[in-house]
Amino acid sequence: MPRRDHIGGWSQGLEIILTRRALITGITGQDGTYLARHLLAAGYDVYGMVRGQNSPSARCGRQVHPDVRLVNGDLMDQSSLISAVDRVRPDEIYNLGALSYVPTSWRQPNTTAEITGTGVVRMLEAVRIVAGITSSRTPGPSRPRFYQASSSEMFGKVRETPQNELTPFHPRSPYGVAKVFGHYTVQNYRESYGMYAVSGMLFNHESPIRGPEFVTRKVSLGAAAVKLGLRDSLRLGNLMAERDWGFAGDYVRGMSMMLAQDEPDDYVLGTGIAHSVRELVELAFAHVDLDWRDHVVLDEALQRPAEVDLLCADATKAQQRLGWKPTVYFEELVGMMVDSDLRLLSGPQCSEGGVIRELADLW
Ligand code: GDR
Repeated sequence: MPRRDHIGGWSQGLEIILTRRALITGITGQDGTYLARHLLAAGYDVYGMVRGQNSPSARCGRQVHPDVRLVNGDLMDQSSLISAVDRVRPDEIYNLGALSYVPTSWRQPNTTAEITGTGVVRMLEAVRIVAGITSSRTPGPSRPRFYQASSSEMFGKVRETPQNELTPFHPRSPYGVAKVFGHYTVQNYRESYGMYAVSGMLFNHESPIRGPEFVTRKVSLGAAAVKLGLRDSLRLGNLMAERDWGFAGDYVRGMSMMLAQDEPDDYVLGTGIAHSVRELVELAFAHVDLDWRDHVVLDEALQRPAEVDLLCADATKAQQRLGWKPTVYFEELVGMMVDSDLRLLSGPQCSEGGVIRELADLW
């Protein structure tokens, strides 16, 4: 999307057309991938932040997005973030980087707090410092716009169903606690400095490129692997948990819509329909003409120390103010993921298939 900038002073009236620039942290993840595609298609110059140009994630970033320019930066390191923001001078910053697998957060609570929580402060500070914003100097209309990936995990042990922007938080994991910290930090920078900073409170969103540790992809890979005779069973934890699962492609569109509003605000995104893990398993195995009860093994070790039993979104505000609506619902999503994994696992011994098989062996 081209931006129109006026060059003030002596050149008043001279208008130059510049391409909008977006900086994405977490570029190598599912959401970073979909968001980069979305913004590139909209004409943006897209920069993805990676930790070191030679890191595996940098190589992965290059493979996934040939048109994304990579820039060094580490959410644990303030100076590197200031340098990254200074180099790119983005119009929009999407902070998607996080330690995002909930069970890991119990094993690494400090790292989770540092990356998923304090990382938000560091990114906001980098933007504030580079843009020259102080409490007595609020930014002008060309202020950079900041998106924070908040999460439905903040609602945790829910006080009401469905959950909306006003539902109180009760996080149940170190991950959820860190996300609440990040969420309130964004609100505080908005109120303290007049920054254009928003939080998207996104419910679970999945796709064929979802990491294999998350339950939807674990199940789609598992159903495909059993169908193809690559394995006999799939180990799972709590089948009773319910989630509001949508399609990641729809949710990144919502992120960009949030930054296109005149005033910054927070929004819930979700489909408004919850399904259990058991329904997910049933549907995925039925999609390949199998009965899940013949293949799913319950494993106590996969239960979480504190579970989030039910999440279901009330996305009325996003629908009314942004005009956002999901286009893909649960049944179509599960079918899409299982079909994709059937193709992946029955394809030639491509390196990705090899990696997936190795991961599958860890289950
Ligand atoms: P979640 O996603 O924790 O909701 O966070 P995940 O897919 O990991 O778990 C969903 C539910 O499934 C139950 N479950 C299992 N989960 C996994 N991963 N593996 C299993 O074997 C298994 N068996 C049952 C879990 O107990 C849970 O109730 C995701 C992440 O993407 C977060 O980063 C994001 O913020 C939220 O979604 C919105």
